[in-house]
Amino acid sequence: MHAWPASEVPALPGKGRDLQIHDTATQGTITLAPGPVARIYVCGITPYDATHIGHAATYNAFDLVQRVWLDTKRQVLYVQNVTDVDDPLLERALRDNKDWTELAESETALFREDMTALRMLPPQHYIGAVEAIPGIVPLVERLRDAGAAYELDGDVYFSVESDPNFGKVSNLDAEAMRLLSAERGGDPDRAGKKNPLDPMLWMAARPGEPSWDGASLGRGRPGWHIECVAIALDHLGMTFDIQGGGSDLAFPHHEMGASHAQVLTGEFPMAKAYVHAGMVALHGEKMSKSKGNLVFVSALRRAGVDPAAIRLALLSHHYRADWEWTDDVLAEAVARLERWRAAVSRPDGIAADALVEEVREALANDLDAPAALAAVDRWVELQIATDGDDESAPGLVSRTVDALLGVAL
Ligand code: 5CA
Ligand code: ZN
Repeated sequence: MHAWPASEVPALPGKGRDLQIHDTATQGTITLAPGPVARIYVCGITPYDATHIGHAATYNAFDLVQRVWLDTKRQVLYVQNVTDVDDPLLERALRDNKDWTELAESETALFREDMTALRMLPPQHYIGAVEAIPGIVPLVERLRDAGAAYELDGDVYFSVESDPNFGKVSNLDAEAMRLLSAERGGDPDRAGKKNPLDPMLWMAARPGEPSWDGASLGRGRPGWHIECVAIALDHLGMTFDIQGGGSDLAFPHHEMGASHAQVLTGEFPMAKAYVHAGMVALHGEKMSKSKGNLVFVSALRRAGVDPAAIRLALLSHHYRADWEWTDDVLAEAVARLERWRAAVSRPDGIAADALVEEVREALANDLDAPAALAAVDRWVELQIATDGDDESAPGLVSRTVDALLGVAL
């Protein structure tokens, strides 16, 4: 699959800082020291509805990660999937009397447009579940042959008990895991499973549903977790720097993925840091496609909202916080964008070298975007109130905000 066009990232003077980031697995902040090529996998959308502000907030967090790494002069190898076949997509297509492939294609196209408008850096490998099937089948066969998977009425399940490290990504107790499994695509109550938490690796073909050749597995379609493992191992290998997503992916998705990879490779963890963004709510509840309480990026754009203002609204919350989208959040971002643009449109101003360092420091400290915005706000206030004569300052501030925050002034 093709991704979307990259916006240019200006180079900044001086030296970038290494990223310290909160890791869900070790429940603490770690300093990542990637090699010359930093490797990141971010779970992509299930394309049955348009990109909402919650998705955008999560992708914003991982866009900042890349900007911090690029500022340290590293290259970034970024992989993202598209879950372009899964139960919710097929159910929505059936409900709306649409062809499921057309639904997936049109929503993925809209996602690309939204990501481009928001200046999110594109992945180098943007891979659909369907196109990953030839790589998924042999992995499931290997898990089965290693005794880590078993068959139940033609479906193939992963046995969580085959992984000695199971549970070490999300750190939840058994009851919490069971509840979340039922909520998030698992089937803990299905009779005949060895452990209620065991996730499906391969679903045997169902009448009226799409299916693919699964070699010795028979016709069917892949489970959700093995999809991301296959794509990540294929394009990044083991022990990459970050696996990212919203906090609703910590369990079961990232836990199960780490388990699949552990049994396949004998190594743990698959990612050096498991990074999770908080959930954005609307009207007091998590924004979600299934509940329908959504604010779409594309709808805001159609209503004439500047994508840079949407981006500033996302940046005004720490990525790990759960927060609520309101009209005020957007109004504040629109006003801030206006102030910042007025400040950098002056021909000269207040020296900004210290500001570059402040923004760098804020982001390197677990992506503290609100602190970065506060630093820019302080410069903007001074710039508007005082008569500075540094001719390079407005340009430097624009480049800093562009390179590190993805906002074009
Ligand atoms: N295709 C899978 C990942 S492999 C999936 O979860 N797709 S999704 O479309 O449901 O979500 C895409 C990303 O947006 C995930 O990282 C998810 O955690 C995140 N996300 C979904 N809802 C919200 C929300 N309300 N706030 C913040 N992030 C969210
Ligand atoms: Zn995923």
